[in-house]
Amino acid sequence: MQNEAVCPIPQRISLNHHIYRTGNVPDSLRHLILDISRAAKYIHYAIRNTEAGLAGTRNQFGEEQEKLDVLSDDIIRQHLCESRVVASYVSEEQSEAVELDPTAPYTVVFDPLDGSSLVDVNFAIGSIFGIYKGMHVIGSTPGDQVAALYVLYGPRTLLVYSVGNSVHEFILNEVGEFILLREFLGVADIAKNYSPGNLRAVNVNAGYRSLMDVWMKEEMTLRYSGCMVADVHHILSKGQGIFTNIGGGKYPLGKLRLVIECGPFAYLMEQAGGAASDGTQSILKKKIDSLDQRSPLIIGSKTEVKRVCKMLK
Ligand code: AHM
Ligand code: MG
Repeated sequence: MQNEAVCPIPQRISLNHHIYRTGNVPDSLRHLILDISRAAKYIHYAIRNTEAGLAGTRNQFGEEQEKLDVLSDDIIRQHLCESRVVASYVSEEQSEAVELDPTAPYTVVFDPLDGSSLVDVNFAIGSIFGIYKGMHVIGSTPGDQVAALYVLYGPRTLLVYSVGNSVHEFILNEVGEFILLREFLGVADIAKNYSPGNLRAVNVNAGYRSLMDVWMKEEMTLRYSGCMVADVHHILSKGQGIFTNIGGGKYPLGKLRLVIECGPFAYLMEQAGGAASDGTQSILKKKIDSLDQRSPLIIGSKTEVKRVCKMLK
């Protein structure tokens, strides 16, 4: 144990300090999260200094890649390589898992820049990360994650992480350090805000349409930006709310990917006392069959998640 008289608790709690004081995790995991946070600082810089525009290439799902998508993917890859603790990684921008070192302890799954089509209009965007032990995620469930975090690049850049001991929020300060803003974020059971994704599904899903009517009748507040990181952060930050991305129309299983989008957020939401379901089962219990698997997502305040699942049945 370190000498506390010589190393007192600092006035500003850094991410590093917070993980080792609160997290109770192996140093290798702490280092990995710090390396990811370093990558995020470069992405933060790139967003502010790169001309928005298309890279002219397509990702594994046939979607046009933004310049910043490609750049963010490169930045993260470089930092994962440097960390020396990553066995393999899965990125939205790569069609297959990328092996780095089979003897290393962790696999990182990530969406390097979620909501990147919003860059041009200067809306908030984010990066999402989930961390598993070992080198394969196929066959596991998101409940096997040992940590999850996201970074929200908005008017301020925020990092929110969990290593299985609640959820904690940091802000990037002017000297480039993530400093503790709020710890032990909690999500209440009752939602007052709603964030309905893939709304085109109301044309084929009468339950989803009725749900919208209920939310409007109950005069709940609509909060939807089109960036999942920003929209789910809204719930964690306000301490209540519901976010949905239901199957139907263009996206029969919903737009979001189980591994890189639903899984990390489900882990964080449950750590904050909320819930995450695909309509029939907890996202954390859902078996990963493929890296590009899509899943409906109902996430946020527990009572509302239950009500939505019931209405959509
Ligand atoms: P992306 O990973 O290509 O950016 O897409 C995911 C995003 C989510 O952030 C967001 O919730 C969803 O797409 C929005 O979809 P829609 O415009 O259909 O509501
Ligand atoms: Mg995404």
